[in-house]
Amino acid sequence: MSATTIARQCTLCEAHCGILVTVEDAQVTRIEGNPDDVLSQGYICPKATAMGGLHHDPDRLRTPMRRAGDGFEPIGWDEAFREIGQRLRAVRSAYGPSAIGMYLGNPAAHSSSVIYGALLRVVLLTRNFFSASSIDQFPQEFVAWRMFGSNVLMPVIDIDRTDRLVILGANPAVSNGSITTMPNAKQRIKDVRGRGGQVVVIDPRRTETARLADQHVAVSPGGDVYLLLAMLHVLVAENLCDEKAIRAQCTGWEQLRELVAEATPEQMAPHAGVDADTIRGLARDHAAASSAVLYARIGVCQQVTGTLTHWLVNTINAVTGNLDRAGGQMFATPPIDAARFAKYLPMGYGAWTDRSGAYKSFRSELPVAVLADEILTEGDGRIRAMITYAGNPVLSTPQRGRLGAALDSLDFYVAVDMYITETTRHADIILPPISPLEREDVNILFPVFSVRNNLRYDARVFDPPADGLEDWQIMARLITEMVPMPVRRFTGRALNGLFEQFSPVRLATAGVATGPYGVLRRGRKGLTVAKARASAGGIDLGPLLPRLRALIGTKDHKVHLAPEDFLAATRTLLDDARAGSALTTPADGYDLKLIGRRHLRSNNSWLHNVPAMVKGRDRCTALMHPDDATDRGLTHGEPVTVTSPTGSIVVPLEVSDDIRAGTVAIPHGWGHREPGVGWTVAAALPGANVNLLHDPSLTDTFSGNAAVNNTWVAITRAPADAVIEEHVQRAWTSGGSVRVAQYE
Ligand SMILES: Nc1nc2c(c(=O)[nH]1)N[C@H]1C(S)=C(S)[C@@H](COP(=O)(O)OP(=O)(O)OC[C@H]3O[C@@H](n4cnc5c(=O)[nH]c(N)nc54)[C@H](O)[C@@H]3O)O[C@H]1N2
Ligand SMILES: Nc1nc2c(c(=O)[nH]1)N[C@H]1C(S)=C(S)[C@@H](COP(=O)(O)OP(=O)(O)OC[C@H]3O[C@@H](n4cnc5c(=O)[nH]c(N)nc54)[C@H](O)[C@@H]3O)O[C@H]1N2
Ligand code: SF4
Ligand SMILES: [Mo]
Repeated sequence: MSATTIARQCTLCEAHCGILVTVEDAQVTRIEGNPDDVLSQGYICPKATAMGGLHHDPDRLRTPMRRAGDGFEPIGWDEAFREIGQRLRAVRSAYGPSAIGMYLGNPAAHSSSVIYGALLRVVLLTRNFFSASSIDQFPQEFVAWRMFGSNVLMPVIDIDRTDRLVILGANPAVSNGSITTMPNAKQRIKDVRGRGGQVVVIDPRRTETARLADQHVAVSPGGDVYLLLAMLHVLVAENLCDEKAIRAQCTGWEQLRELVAEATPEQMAPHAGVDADTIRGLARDHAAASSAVLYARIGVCQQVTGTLTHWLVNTINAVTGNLDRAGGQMFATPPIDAARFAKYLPMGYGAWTDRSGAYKSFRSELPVAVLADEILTEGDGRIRAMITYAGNPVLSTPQRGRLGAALDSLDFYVAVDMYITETTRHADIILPPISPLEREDVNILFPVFSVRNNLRYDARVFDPPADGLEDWQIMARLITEMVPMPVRRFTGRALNGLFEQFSPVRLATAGVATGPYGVLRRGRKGLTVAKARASAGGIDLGPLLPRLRALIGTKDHKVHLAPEDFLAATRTLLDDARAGSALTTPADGYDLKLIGRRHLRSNNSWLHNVPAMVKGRDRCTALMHPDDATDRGLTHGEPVTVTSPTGSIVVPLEVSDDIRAGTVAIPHGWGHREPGVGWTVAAALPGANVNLLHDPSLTDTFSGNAAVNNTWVAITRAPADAVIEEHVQRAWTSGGSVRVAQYE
């Protein structure tokens, strides 16, 4: 049979690189970068080939499954939706709408089906809505809201035009960028230097990105907030700020100047773990560059000071005149310009709290850190049924190892996922969507965060099976089940028929036509989805333009540099620092700071079932500095027990001076050891679940985002009986494959 090649995008991470998928005899035989893609220009990372592996994976579910004893049995869609409807409605009428909880995972955001996920959430009227955002970008959204008036207004970095790029708490050479869609981040970073600019990476680990930089600053985990305060102090003290830009754009400058008056580099240095001269240099160089941008991402989101740190990042960019101008922090003009209306959305901050009262709702959701508690703690308002959509919170969120048992204790749990995972194995019914290569789509979300304005279209590579449903169709059917209506059998069918007329692609088509570039505004030359579909790799809509004035949602149309509660929290932080107390105090015996790590072939918890992604040695290791290993008498490759006050795991030790002494790094998303999980390949190299070590009650002060990067641990040689495979050490040190036990 002849081969066909179809252009679309890899939807595994935010880069959404253009790919060319070649199919022969219904098999994907090749996946390459699409040189015509307007954003990725031919680049792909090794994960792109997993799009084929996922499609053909025999472990991927193709029909709905219902719990039967210890396992699952296939059932039909109609039967599944009927049962789900009855069970969920029963919970709602017995206990009220908030008794149904919902968790939305990361891949949901990678297709426009998410529109229907959002609609389901509205229909449920539950206070118990959670998502991966509260272990990811909540602090950035919170800061966007407080400074710019809307959580959506998270500025992106104009990486292609900047003269100085300073990265903290991100590793785009591996992650390819997040809340800045920048496929081939590596090349873009090299290009900054290529055109005579500078690149600095501030990170406790000498990362793949740090290797591309002019300067690496090995900050102490959690030290960024002090470092940035001291930078601001220098900018003020040495008159290095762009007063004209500040007057034009901002309010709160006086309060801010006062706040940092005493945060001298000498005072902050020990808390940042960076010497005063280096901090001074960072401030002076930022001000001296013709354009400069600080870029921060999850490394500093996942901290108790996540909000304060991101606030200081935006603030330094603004006061050096690098907000809303080329080479600085900017806002895109996407083909569907939803951000213009975002300011009218209620943030619902504090509209309700979790039952303990510790956490305020933010953008009408609660931090995922309380999910297990909201199910397990008895009393009014307890969650009695759950819906999970494209998420694996058992592995990806800190829950003290109790979420599985919590899910088992529910009256009913329905999962929308194509695998039986550590999470979905607890479901009563699993509803699998068709594979990503079977869906048609228009990328509407990521142009909001792209480094160039663009519109790209995804063609189907395979026809979906006759009885296959997309995520949005599954969501639509769940909505139909949950909308109160008379004579459900007939009216339900009518509503389903109506939804079918409004597929996300059709909605996007209308949105693009009426958007800023659309035919309805610009006439025949204007943009349509059809034009994107006919293009070889999407349509480039030009570089980012200044548009703060059009977007800003604060009442006075100014950037708020000094929200009163941010100032108060900072004053407390500075007082504590002066009194010599640390950001987080370790319990006795815990003497190492634990941070996260991502690998190029891994994507959160769910690519470990694709053989090409897990070949080679185990990647779930504890990375430790040689001095710390020597102090503990530990050697490279041996299994170690990592213990925190919350839990304990066993992983191989990787000794390297790439990491700052006193810090260890372990990746998340591993721990595929549970019985009944449908990932047969992943089970062979399971790794351990690092979220067992993180205390869910450790969160960002303002947003409730999980502060996993503030965890203290102790590391010791693992007891002999903790090792399932005795060849761990030998195999690992010789570069072979190993299996490592999770110590329980
Ligand atoms: N300790 C620690 N924990 C972390 C992080 C960290 O750095 N450290 N990072 C956090 C971050 S940034 C994130 S985003 C979260 C991710 O957390 P989650 O989103 O909860 O977890 P994922 O591992 O992304 O799991 C995605 C699930 O969706 C399924 N899936 C994939 N594609 C589709 C699809 O198209 N439709 C449907 N219905 N299902 C699909 C997969 O099978 C998988 O089960 O993890 C967080 N957890
Ligand atoms: N290959 C791959 N790519 C991915 C993903 C993946 O799992 N694998 N996940 C995707 C997702 S969901 C997301 S959200 C993005 C995340 O993308 P990034 O934000 O780039 O995430 P990480 O690669 O985890 O980088 C976080 C960095 O913060 C550093 N860090 C930790 N603590 C501190 C600290 O206190 N201060 C400073 N300055 N740095 C600190 C860590 O050492 C690490 O290098 O990546 C996406 N892309
Ligand atoms: S960086 Fe890799 S995983 Fe992300 S979209 Fe591009 S090819 Fe896919
Ligand atoms: Mo994420």
